[in-house]
Amino acid sequence: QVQRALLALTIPLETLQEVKGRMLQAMRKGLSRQTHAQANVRMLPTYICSTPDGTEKGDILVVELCQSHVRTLRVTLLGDGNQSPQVTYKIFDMPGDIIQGKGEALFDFIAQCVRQFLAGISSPQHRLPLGFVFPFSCRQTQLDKAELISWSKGFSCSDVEGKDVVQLLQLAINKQELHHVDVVALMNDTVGTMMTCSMRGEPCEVALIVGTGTNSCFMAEAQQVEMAEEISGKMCVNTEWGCFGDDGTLSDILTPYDQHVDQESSNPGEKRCTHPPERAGSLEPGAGAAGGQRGGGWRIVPGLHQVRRDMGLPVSSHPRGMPHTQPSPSSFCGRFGEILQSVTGLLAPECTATLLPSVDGTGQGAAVVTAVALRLAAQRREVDQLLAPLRLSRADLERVQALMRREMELGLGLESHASASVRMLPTYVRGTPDGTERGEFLALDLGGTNFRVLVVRVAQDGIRMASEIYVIPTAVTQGTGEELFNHIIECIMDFQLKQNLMEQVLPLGFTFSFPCQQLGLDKAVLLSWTKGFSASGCVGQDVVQLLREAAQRKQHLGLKVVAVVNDTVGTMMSCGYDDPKCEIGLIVGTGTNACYMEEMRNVGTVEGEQGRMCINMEWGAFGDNGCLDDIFTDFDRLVDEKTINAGKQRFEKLISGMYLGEIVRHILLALVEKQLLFRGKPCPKLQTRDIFQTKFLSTIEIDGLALRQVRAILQDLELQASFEDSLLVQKVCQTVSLRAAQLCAAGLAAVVEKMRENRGSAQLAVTVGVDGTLYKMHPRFSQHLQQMLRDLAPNCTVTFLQSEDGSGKGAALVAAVACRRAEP
Ligand code: 0WK
Ligand code: BGC
Repeated sequence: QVQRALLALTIPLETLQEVKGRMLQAMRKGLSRQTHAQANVRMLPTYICSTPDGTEKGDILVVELCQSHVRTLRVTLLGDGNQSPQVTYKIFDMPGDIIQGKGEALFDFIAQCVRQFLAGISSPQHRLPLGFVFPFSCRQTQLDKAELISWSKGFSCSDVEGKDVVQLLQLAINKQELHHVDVVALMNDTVGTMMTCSMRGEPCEVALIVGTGTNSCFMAEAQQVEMAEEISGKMCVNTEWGCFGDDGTLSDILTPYDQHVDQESSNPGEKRCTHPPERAGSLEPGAGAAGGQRGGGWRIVPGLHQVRRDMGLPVSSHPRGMPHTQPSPSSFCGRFGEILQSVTGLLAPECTATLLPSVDGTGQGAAVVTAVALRLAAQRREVDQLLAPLRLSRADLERVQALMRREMELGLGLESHASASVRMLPTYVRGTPDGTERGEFLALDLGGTNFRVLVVRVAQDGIRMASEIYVIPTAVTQGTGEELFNHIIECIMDFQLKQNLMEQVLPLGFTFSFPCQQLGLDKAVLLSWTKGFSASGCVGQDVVQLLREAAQRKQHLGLKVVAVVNDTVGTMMSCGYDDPKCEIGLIVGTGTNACYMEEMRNVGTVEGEQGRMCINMEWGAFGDNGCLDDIFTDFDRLVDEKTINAGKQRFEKLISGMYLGEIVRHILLALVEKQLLFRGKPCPKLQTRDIFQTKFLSTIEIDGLALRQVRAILQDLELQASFEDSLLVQKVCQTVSLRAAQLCAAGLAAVVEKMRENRGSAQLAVTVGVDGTLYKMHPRFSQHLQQMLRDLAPNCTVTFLQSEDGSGKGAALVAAVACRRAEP
């Protein structure tokens, strides 16, 4: 008979497997933004995104609200890896009826315990941060803001559910004139347990409590916790699994005995998963749910003491008399723990759960959570201070827009052109393609990441191209002009050979992406090198002539240069072939620049009033006259000083791919120096110029990129990064790239607003042909740019058209126009 009566309580392994599956499903439901509201297992974000790193230091006050008492602790952390925290504590029994009384009375009682505790210990009057262990389900929106969802375990105080418990406690504490005590963190008891066990070496990432109630928490990948805005790193999730089964999911295993207990409980039908009080204990399965992390443990919870007290048995640190549960941590969790350990092993064979008893309740853990919160808050303040100069306000950007406009006017003015920082160079391109272009052309594309030679066939049915990328070694880009142009000719000859074009003399369009004074469509004098180029004997020379001379030196007679254009112009033409509204070209790559169709009447440096001409702005040099010095930060100055054109291309050095990685590297070095990153450990590799490439920014800022991938990038740089370090590096990258995108938007807003005014129209619709690795590859650059442009130029509808074939095609189209015009 006994066997039969107990049979219902025996759950076969396959049913437990099923329950595990149902729990996983319930957990996913709780994590998902769509289904969170209906979920029983609520999976509540705790806003605890990091585990202790051992540097936590200071006096922390902790208050634990337990079943029948309040425990107050002062924990002094010594920053010694939390090896020897000094703990003083006091237990205050709670008056029996207070847990069913007014909420205010409960919090006043807690605050009085704090006052008595502080009065009993010599505590200096300096600010005392307090961590509050509140073992009930709360909707937390930050570490110090938590709304009670529902009471359980016999608690039912009025006027608390739906209220911010941190505020209720702070108010009660203020009433006790304890104005130096700040409640800075609230956490569930599972979290406190997890942190307490984390103090013993390896961070522990899962915690379980089986006491008066039962619950668990674990460190989840932040991007899984859809209810929290955090997208990267980890966040501790309080499962509140006590409600598992409240939707009937466990109806097939609940026995009549369970139904009885439930009916007699203070919340029938709820918390079906919670164990009755006589089985008290906390357990931490080891390599828990997610990814085999280490950790696990038991905690002798007051509940058991309660049971013994209720049973009139003596209460001692080691309760005796329970026939078979001699409660030393290992033995108490003997039977229960053994079952838990073995069954968990059976149900999750791919995980290794190590049970780690929590020997000091949640107190120390709560102190560490509070200390971690303080450390992160202090760090955040210091980091924000360091990054503040890189954060541009709306007013800053409007001022940059206005300055750009002023410099554009100066650049267009005949008198002021020579001294303008934005040189507004006429290109002699008077119109965008009209689709009648025809023919076969060679094209060169020099000045970006890659040097390309192309053959472009423009026909009725469209454009076909073949191209080859050639490397130009730094020794050549920084050698003599002869070597550079010889190298270009060798590449052309190699290409013509491969494309079987040696017998043909094709018109050539030359995209030369450096500031040139254009004297005609096929005549351009180099004004200065940029982007790390410095080949001698070129500045002040006609680059088409230099190319022709190199062809002669190489006896390459088949060269017929008919047009030289800037890559911005080539990009505008290339996109203009598909979209006639494309009247702006933008490059955000190694360098940055823009061109646009200006009214001839405004181009003071070229004769003629009719029609339009494309102006190569060379906006990279914006600010070279000092007009941007107030937004230049020390990091920008450090980067500029190390370039071969220091003091030049100031705007470019705030925006383009050649420099963003360097800006980030200098910021990281400053953070290391301030002990805010990599624990202040020197990072020799990070001292190396250009070691932190701009492409890293594009990778690190990918949405939802797991932080371990950020860590992998940093590992390749021999930087051992913690989660916080990875988060911080990500934040620095985001700050630098956002500034670049917004500055670019301010420049472009000046351009489109000028075009709108030129045309005397209230609204302007225009397309920007855009190219460049940074714009194309960075996950957020284009979005940030377009957002800020909409804000700064609301009367302009700007469409961005990414150039698929690069500006070589554009150069060929300019060549086609040139040839058509040259025809008799
Ligand atoms: C591709 C264009 C080329 C331009 C380059 C800029 O074909 O003319 O110079 O984009 O981008 P980057 O290669 O510098 O990232
Ligand atoms: C050059 C421009 C070029 C831009 C984008 C700048 O450094 O001065 O001519 O358009 O880079 O490649």
